[in-house]
Amino acid sequence: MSDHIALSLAEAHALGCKALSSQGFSAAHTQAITDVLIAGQRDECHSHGLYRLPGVVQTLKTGKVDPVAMPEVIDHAPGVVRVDARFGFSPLAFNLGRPKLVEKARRQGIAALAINNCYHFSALWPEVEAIAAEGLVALAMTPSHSWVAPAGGKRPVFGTNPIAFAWPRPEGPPFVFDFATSAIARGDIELHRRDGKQLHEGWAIDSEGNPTTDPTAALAGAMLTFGGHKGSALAAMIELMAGPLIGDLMSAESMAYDAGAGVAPMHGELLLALDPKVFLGEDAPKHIARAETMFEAIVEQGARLPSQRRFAARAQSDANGVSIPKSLYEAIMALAN
Ligand code: NDP
Ligand code: PYC
Repeated sequence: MSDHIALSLAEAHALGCKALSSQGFSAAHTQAITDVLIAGQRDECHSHGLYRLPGVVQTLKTGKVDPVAMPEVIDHAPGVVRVDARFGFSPLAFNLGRPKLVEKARRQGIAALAINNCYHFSALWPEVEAIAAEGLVALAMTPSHSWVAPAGGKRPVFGTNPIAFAWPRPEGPPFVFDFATSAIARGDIELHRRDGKQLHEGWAIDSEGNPTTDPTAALAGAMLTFGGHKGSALAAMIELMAGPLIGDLMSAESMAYDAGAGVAPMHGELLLALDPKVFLGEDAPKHIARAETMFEAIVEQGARLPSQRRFAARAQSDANGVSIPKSLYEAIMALAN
């Protein structure tokens, strides 16, 4: 018997919604959270797909997140929109803040969306893709919990701090990358532990500061940044720009706020949107075409664009649905019932 359960995307979405609404999330949060979980599952981003749903409910059960919080959208400055998520999960806050971000970027060429006081569990690419779908260039970043040691150090300071970028293209999907500034996402370390797999060397150190490939020792020790001092500097930048700059917590502060509960981080997120039409005026098509020559130069030599795997997985899942481990299916069914 298979240890996986096959579901159509509609079945998977309905299951996710049933589980979250049964646990007390408002209809708006249920929809927004399920949308990003199913998007992750559909695109085979397993560390941020349905596997996250039990953790979302766990965050609720500790009494930490407000499952019915209605985010407040604040027109803060000509180029800045803020959304106070009011201690709810972030996807609904992003959905409600996005129209104002797009409007401001179209008017001025550049605008920022600062989300505050949000619990955060999701990948960032759904958000930068949504902004790129409006014809805008997008950048997003957020801290997490302090799990990651700085280059040359042994103790966690940074979060896994993802950064995502999207560039709209005249045809087809946008150019998108989205990665943790740690060598790998925390969720992937947890999946390695669940599946009994060893980590790659260079991903983590144990609690004594020694290199380890054991996921349990890594979870108790510290993760490492990608690219040594370069990833470390980027992780610090994300702490600053999506922390103090927007008046919100850094990863170490989020970890302290968690107070050992071991649930989703609570902090802010910063998104930037830039409108090529404002930067370039009537020359926009000429310069956008030059960008296309760079993409062609990458793929014509057999290299792939970031997100190419994800878009291929999306096409497969749109046609054939998804499959999830039976144990995960049963855990979500239990929450739904
Ligand atoms: P990966 O290392 O799996 O992928 C990073 C990026 O590189 C993706 O855009 C990926 O595209 C691309 N890529 C991978 N291999 C290649 C290749 N050979 N050539 C070109 N491009 C390539 O991501 P991470 O493990 O670092 O992060 C996974 C997710 O975790 C992200 O979506 C991130 O937002 C999320 N995350 C969220 C956090 C939070 O606090 N909310 C914290 C940390 C991570 P493709 O997808 O097509 O493979
Ligand atoms: O996988 O590192 C991670 C992560 C942290 C918060 C959400 N995802």
